[in-house]
Amino acid sequence: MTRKSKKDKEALPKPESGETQAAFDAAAAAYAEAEAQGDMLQIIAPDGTIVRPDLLPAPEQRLELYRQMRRARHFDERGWVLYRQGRLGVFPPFGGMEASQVGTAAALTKNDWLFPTYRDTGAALTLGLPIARTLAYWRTSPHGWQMPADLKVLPFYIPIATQYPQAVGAALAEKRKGTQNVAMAFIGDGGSSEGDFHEALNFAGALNAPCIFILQNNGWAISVPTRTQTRATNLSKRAEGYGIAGVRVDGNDVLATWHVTSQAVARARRGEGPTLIETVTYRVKAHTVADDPSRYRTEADNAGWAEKDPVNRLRAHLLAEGILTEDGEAALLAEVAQEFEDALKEADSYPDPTPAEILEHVFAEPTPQLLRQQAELLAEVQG
Ligand SMILES: Cc1ncc(C[n+]2csc(CCOP(=O)(O)OP(=O)(O)O)c2C)c(N)n1
Ligand SMILES: [Mg+2]
Repeated sequence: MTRKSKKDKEALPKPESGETQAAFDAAAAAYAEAEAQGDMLQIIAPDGTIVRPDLLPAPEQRLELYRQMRRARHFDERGWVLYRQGRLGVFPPFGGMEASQVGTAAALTKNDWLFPTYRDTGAALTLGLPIARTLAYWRTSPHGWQMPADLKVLPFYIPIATQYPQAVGAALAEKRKGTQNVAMAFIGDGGSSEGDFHEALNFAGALNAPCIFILQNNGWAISVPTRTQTRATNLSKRAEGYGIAGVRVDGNDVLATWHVTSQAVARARRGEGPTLIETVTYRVKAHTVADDPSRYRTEADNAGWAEKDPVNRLRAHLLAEGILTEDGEAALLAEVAQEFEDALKEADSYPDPTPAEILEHVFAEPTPQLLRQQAELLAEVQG
């Protein structure tokens, strides 16, 4: 339990009686102990040393995962700057969670479905969502609402947990069509307290849906820490209650997230059903670029997470193994930066949206109700 300052204490939910306080403290202690035990798969340790040599993917695959994490981090870092310059809307940063998003999404192909939350820009970029469209989305422009025809990435979900049952539906549709395609859905620790999460897991288990559920446990749901969000100390174990596979993985080790997810995807393609994967990571940044986490958490809460940084970890490993050189990295970073600036230029060139577009892209064929609402809206803005 790391509730240290008075300010922090006040921000946390207050138990009402002594008895509740005891239960609350016991749950928090159990959570801290489970965290300390680290009962999760890890392939490389935070300092870059190899823990499981038997599970190392091919060098090219390791390098590709590094490249994708760098693309994601670059987007996140430039996103903050663009926001401060008034060139990007409010967006939820994901810096520090790249391994959790890149390693999982990299296990898919473009024939598979991806259901990301607002936090999962890194996952969507990995599967191939164009950077320009992603920037447009966070500018609330309709150009960001159109998904490329060759990609089954849904727009970033803002309402918590709704994507989970919908992903099961997509997975079942693929199964019924006789394909081997799978659906992958993301959720947060907070989202895993929602009814939709539990319904989706049961639904997927009962009908053996080829669905991969990624539960990113980043320690926080806005200002609520996971240790008070739930009394459960290992969220992957929730899978047992629904008779499906559940795995806990170091969410800051991209080789581990990729390994575990690739196995789950292969099982789903073989008709062996869904998997819940808890990626244990940390939201080192704010909830959104407009949030100030110093109001509800302390340095003690964040302790140790900078050292577990997923990008530095893989970098240390690649340099030690000679898979990456300093020069090679400089070239890679220049390429990543150029790709982003080109995409930014493209996003800047999109015409400003018109009010009529607000209700477009909802259905392939607009319903009579939508057409009526669109006419009303236009009459209002024009009149
Ligand atoms: C159905 C619903 N309820 C509440 C909210 C408000 N809300 C936005 S983010 C958030 C916390 C979610 O935390 P978590 O699931 O852990 O995801 P994270 O932000 O950490 O990625 C809440 C409650 C919402 N968007 N949707
Ligand atoms: Mg969270």
